[in-house]
Amino acid sequence: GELDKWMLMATARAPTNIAVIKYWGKRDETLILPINDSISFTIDPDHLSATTTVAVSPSFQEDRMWLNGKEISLSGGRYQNCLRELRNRAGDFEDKTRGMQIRKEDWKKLHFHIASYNNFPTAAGLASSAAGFACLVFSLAKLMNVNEEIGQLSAIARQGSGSACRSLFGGFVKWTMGNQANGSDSIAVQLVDETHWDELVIIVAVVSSRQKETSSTSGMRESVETSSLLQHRAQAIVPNRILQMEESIKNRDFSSFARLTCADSNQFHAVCLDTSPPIFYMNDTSHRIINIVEKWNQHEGIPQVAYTFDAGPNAVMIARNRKTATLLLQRLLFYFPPSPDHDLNSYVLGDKT
Ligand code: 2P0
Repeated sequence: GELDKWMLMATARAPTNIAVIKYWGKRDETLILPINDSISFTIDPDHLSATTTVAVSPSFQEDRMWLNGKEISLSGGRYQNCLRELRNRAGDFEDKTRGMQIRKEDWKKLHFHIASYNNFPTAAGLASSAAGFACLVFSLAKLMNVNEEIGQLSAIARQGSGSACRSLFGGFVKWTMGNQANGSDSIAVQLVDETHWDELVIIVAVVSSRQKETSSTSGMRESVETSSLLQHRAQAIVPNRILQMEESIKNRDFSSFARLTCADSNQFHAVCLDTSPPIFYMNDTSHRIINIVEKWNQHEGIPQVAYTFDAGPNAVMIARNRKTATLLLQRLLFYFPPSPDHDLNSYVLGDKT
């Protein structure tokens, strides 16, 4: 009848985040609990972000989702866990002018249609699950009137993808590993907001447009099972590095920030190499970029640019300020000259013409 014809919607946008102290390894695979704290910064939402619209209507027969216009399955445990946690925390909804009311227990019987878009190519190997799950959880929480702090929402996003918990805040964010078995204290906290250190300029160099071969999820599982360096890193290295990184960020100490960021990226890739069989995420172009930045920093005496690489060959570089960023772009174009037929809007440094 007429009462079945309503539909409620909510839309949200969430950017991806880049870790400067890396998350690599879980102590609980289902709840997604990490073996160490991590720290990241969240990208400006105009770039590398997900936009998600969620709708609810009594005419929907099942939960369904479309990613970049293509329907995907929601049957996986990660989606189911997020949906269950959110439904359990749903609030009452009332729209007096339309005479509409949804009581919190009704959300368990209602179904959602979810449409999500990334403003960057998923195929470019840039993390999309962090932005995607952060956005999914936030938009559904708004739709269902979930009355929780962002930190509590981050614990739900974490169950979609570990790194997603850090995308619910802007600026610099710490994901504390927590020590509860149920994960209630494994949440994200904002260290400083996006205005605190706004001289920094982020440059992402796409080095290969190929999809990565080893997913983060299986890669970190293999590292936990086989790498003794990972155990040493989590127990003896990261705790101290987290404290130093928090200090560097608070004091906007770029030299210390850059040293820690580069060292942590390199140690993460050393762990990958220490995994059996070894995992290679960086390629020759990634290594050349590291060399170029290291030589430049050494020549200047104090670091100008920090680099960090995730589970793929693409370089994320952080320049001290706008002037340094300009010089960095000049250098990259000098060392990786595009040929005249390259489209500079989608130029991939490592691709041969
Ligand atoms: C990070 N990465 O801290 C690290 C550095 C990649 C390298 O978080 O299994 O997609 O969904 O928790 O979050 C990528 O791992 O893995 C990641 P799951 P996720 O950003």
